[in-house]
Amino acid sequence: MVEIEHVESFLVDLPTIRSHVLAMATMHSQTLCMVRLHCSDGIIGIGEATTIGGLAYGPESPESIQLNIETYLGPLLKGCDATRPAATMARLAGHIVGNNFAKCAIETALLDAQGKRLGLPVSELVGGRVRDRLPVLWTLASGNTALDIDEAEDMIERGRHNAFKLKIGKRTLEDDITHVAAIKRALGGRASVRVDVNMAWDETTAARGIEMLADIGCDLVEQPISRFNRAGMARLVARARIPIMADEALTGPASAYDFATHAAAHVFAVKIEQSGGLFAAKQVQAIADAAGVALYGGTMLEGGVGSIASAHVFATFPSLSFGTELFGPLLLTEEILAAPLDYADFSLGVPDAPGLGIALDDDRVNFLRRDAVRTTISIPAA
Ligand code: MUC
Ligand code: MG
Repeated sequence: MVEIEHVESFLVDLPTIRSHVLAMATMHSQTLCMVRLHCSDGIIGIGEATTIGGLAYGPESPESIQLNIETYLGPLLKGCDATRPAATMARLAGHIVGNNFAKCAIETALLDAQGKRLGLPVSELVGGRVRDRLPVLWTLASGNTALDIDEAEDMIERGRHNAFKLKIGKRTLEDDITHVAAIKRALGGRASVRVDVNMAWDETTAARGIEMLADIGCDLVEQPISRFNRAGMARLVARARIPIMADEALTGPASAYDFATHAAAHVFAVKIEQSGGLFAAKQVQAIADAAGVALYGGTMLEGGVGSIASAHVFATFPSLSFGTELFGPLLLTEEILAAPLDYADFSLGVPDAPGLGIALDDDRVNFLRRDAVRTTISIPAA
């Protein structure tokens, strides 16, 4: 038997290329909780968990993820059969409630290791890929309309992105609509413009806002109201002229089933972390497909490892009508992978080497980790 010998987890703080302004938090940096899963055959699987704005977005923070991996998940994994990722995840599920983000980081590392062991990309372990490249949008969230337009023009010109998600909900409805209309007017038919309200509206505001957004050519509205207001989402969906997408509300297969059966979203933003792992994300996809709900590949603004884990899963979705937003690594100033990801032609290439098909730049990661021991030269007093 190949045993899991130990699980290492640590935090890496990386600055963002500019402030990223969401309704619930303004990000200046991103913290990645990295995982290395050491197996007795010498294979090391890598995984990653992130969240947004500490505890502002979800119930787990990078610090809680690391602590819970170290204190609870790691000890349960020790001695498990590394060649049986599903059985290992079932053991975790039997002992640990919630902690979807931490579980996702572990499952990613298990599948990376197993893929390396079998010589297969993770996409083949989670269902088999149907595409090698994924369309990737970019989020305009500088907080300034003119800067956002310049940024979008630059992205289009460089062939990086031709679909944009605008973060709204922080300002008044009127100011937000003016902002979206100005960007849509500038980009015209050259780009798809969508918005993410991150739950900032009440239902009445959302009903007005969605009408106004439809009038100015917005293509999609993401999570306009509280994650808990499924009935409100269903009412909005019933009357909307443009598609409405659920994001924060989708915390795994059970919530996906609930939203699908109540027609509470036209589109699901599938996130591997929020779903509770790669297989759970596949279950969310299956529920959406069975219910005729369209799909979008979401992000928790993961770095390279989490983004590629997501990419392997989304590459298996038979239908991905709204593309993906796997741009997380491009929002960060630092590269921590041995080779940068393949962003070109408005899309991301899904690696086809075994496992995740990527490697960390260990020297850089060790230098950047929060607990790095830094030696300074002390100059003796004269
Ligand atoms: C979210 O709510 O969708 C995804 C892209 C982005 O800019 O923020 C995240 C979170
Ligand atoms: Mg969202």
